[in-house]
Amino acid sequence: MSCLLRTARLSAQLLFASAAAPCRRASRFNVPPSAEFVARPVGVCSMLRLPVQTSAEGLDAAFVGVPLDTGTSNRPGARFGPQQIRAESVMVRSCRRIRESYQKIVASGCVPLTLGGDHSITYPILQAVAEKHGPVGLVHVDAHTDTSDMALGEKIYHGTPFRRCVDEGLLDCSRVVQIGIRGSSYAPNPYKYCWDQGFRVVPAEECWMKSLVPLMGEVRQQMGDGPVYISFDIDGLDPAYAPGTGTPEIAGLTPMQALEIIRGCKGLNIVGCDLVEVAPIYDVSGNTALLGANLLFEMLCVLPGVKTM
Ligand SMILES: [Mn+2]
Repeated sequence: MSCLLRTARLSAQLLFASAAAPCRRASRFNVPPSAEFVARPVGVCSMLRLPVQTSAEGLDAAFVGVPLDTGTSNRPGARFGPQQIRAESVMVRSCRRIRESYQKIVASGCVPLTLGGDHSITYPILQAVAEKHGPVGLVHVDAHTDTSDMALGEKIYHGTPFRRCVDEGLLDCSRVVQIGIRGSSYAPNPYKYCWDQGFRVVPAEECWMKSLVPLMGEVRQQMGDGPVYISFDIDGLDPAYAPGTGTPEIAGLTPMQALEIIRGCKGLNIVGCDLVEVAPIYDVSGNTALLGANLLFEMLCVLPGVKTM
């Protein structure tokens, strides 16, 4: 049972404090933690991020999930409704929280392997990573360059992270490669900005029906000994393999090519990795997340100092 809204009750207040961490000020009501201090997807996935209760005692009202669908006459599946509704009842918006968390992670010498999340998260992550390592080289796999300046008046969304990174000097621009790029663009020459920065752009067409082993030999030369970050947008792969994503583009990379890219990073000074844009609701098979899990494992295997059999 997940619940909310109650009059003052000490035990629930304590439960709240331990489950969801700091709130701006104590309240005598059950309230979600302030999004100013606690990112929305953090902690137990309760309705509206309210404290979970095991008893209705002292509550004025309660959200209650009933995950049962054995009464359906045709398609079952409503048993997953409560879980999904709770998950959708949060909303994320904080670069600062991400940056501060990653500052702590990289300060200890830990290499973060991030499970996104949309691609906008790479910007605050790279703020923290570049603060420690200096401007980084980037192996960026994606259907899109993600170098737009703005959309709908927003400077920070999943189409702008690498423009923001350039703005702040977080990238060593001569050591950036973008692989698998295709699809629609807002500009007549979609690669102009990237080329002007000195990025290497490898469109999907240049990858079709080929091994990417030779390309990765060139990429290793380009990256040299400096710090490298791998940012892998799952939509770089063809939607036949990875349909579970928000902005699919046809004629993308294969899983075999993805392995060639990641395995081709072995020997580089990798200081961080992410795998972003997996949206499970668009893939009933779960294969997109399966692919994502495997690609993250492959990234782990190519980190400096990791020995594989
Ligand atoms: Mn992207």
